[in-house]
Amino acid sequence: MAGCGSGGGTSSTPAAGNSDSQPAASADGQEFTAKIGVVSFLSGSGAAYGEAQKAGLELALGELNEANKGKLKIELKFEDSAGEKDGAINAVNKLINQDNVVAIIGPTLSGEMFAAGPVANESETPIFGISNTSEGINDIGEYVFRNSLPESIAIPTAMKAAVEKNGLKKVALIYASNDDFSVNGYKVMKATAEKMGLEITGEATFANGDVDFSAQLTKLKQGNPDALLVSALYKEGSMVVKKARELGITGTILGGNGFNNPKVFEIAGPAAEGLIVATPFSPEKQDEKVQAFVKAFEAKYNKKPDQFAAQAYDSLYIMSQSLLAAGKAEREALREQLAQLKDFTGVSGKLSFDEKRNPIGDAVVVVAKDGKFVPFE
Ligand code: 1QQ
Repeated sequence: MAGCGSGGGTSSTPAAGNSDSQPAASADGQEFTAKIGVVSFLSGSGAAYGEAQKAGLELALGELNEANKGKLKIELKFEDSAGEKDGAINAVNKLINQDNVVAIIGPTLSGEMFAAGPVANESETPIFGISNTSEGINDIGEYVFRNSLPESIAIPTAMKAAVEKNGLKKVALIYASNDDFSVNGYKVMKATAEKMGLEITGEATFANGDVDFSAQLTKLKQGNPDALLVSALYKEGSMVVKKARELGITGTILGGNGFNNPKVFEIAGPAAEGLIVATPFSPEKQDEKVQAFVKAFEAKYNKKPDQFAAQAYDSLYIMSQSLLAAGKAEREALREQLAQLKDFTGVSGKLSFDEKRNPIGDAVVVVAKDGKFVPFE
């Protein structure tokens, strides 16, 4: 934004320390190299999110380095945060102070971004969320960006479609109370239900890492809801869905962004059938750009991309575009270019950004059918 350049400074930031740590800018017209750090959930209970993000980024990296030959070479440095706040903080510190990256992509979870985003922000290093869907991410500071569609847009879209088509009147909510993303999703679900005049028949919580959800679901079943709204990451979320069906909860089940990964079908099995989710990306979308991406992804990895791969892929295109506009691999110059992003059309749709750099875009509502998500129509 205008005026933010003042005091943004060069190498005087305390965190950056030595001036050598800033990535070198190139002379005019010469190819320059930009080292970008990636912090992702690459091991542990949500490793499939990180795996998808890594795949999307590496596909984009190959394409971009080919297309940008003679102008820009991007290098990616991956760090595994294992979905932990401390892991994310350590990774961000390392990437900024040891690896001297020009920017960071990730971390995967909103909770990790709430913990590690301020570190990057204070070091005046752009940090770009590709799967942080909670409210308040951009409030961390002006170096914090994201292209991930907030749950405040996705969940109401899914709930409206589900209410209209499945005639819901009464809903029950269940969520992970120790995960920022899941808590935020629950709040959006509850506020949307209230706004739509739905009756809330019950609420229950669990913790990430739990494996037994019988007590909570048995209690929620007694309220006889038409739908169960689940805000969770894929592992616990899929086990909740499976258990709910086992216990005879037969109504609609609707989930948030955590369910946008094929692991759901592996864990929940046939119980996933009918699960409704909103996503900014569907590999089924009949769009030239989307289908070219799906084809390239399938050729490289022998499977279809999910929304985590798609948003990761898009983020590197945004980085590339902004770095080329900056003409150098320099943190402040890159931040200024990222802040000017008004519209971007990627494989996960058309995004515009509000004054707080929050993405605004459309969600597609999908439903689980025969082991995959298809448009809910
Ligand atoms: C967040 C999310 C998760 C589902 C990412 C894996 O949306 O943490 O914001």
